Amino acid sequence: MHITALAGGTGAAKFLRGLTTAIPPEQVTVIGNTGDDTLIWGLHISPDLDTVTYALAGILDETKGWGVRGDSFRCLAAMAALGRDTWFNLGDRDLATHLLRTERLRAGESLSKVTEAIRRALGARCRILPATDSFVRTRVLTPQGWLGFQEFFVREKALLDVLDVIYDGADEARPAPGVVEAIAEARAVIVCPSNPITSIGPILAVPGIAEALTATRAKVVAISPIVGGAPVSGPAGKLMAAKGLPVSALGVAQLYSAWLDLLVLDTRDQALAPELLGLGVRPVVTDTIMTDRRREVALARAVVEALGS
Ligand code: FO1
Repeated sequence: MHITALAGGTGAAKFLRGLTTAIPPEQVTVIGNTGDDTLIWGLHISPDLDTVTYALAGILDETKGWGVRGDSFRCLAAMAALGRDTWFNLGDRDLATHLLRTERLRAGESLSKVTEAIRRALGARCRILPATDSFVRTRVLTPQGWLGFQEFFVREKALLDVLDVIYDGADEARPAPGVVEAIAEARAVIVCPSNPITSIGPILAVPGIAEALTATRAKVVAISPIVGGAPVSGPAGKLMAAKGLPVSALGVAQLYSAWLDLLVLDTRDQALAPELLGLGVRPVVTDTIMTDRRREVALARAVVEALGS
């Protein structure tokens, strides 16, 4: 069975590690978020694509949830000595990925082609497609004005109030080659437990992707990244509230309700199940907190099982 997964960074990486243990990785296509992409020191950084690629290649720094395990930061220290900004922590090995990506993009290759080259070279066995090769960037409106996502999240530590979120460039963007087909032809589509506004939102904002989710014959299942009224990690709560959504599994279901068949929610949220049915979404209640490998695989197996039923 072929499964297509919509993915952000850290939460998606854990789930996908479980999924590619539960089913062969060759049967999985990942559609990754590019709204977090940024330029640092002139280099093109694609944090979510890299987090997923590193996780599936077995080299992710699992403590931080991003970057390469055991990486050093000697270039970062040297840049600090030269007086450059170093609020975005680029590791030395991680830099190699960004150097290669930037070189090939500047030579005119698409982000899809470069992403494929990197995942092959690093040994990640499932297909990883950026949602788009076009420019789409998440911008966050704060009392200090509009910030790029990494400025808001890393430089300002997500401490500022959020007034609005937009996906700059999305209106003119096109899905990357293979994205619409991967949704149309999948046996099932899984929306990973990722931030609905800044990880999944930029994917859905690309014209044609939400339409493909509505049109596909595949069952579409999402895993709620909100448990017990708060995000498992990161600023999803603040961002959902800024978009007028309840910070709960119900808010996730509301956002996805046009095309969602099933929502996997944590056991502690099972009281929300009747309200999900009211939205036309079938609830699947299980333990969704992935604190170790065993739980990553258990969650993936529960999702695959729910898809089969
Ligand atoms: N996250 C941080 O909190 N601090 C960092 O300095 C940082 C550096 C970084 C470098 C490369 C990379 O691929 C990711 C990095 N991240 C960092 C994570 C990233 O900001 C977020 O995980 C995603 O954008 C949200 O999904």
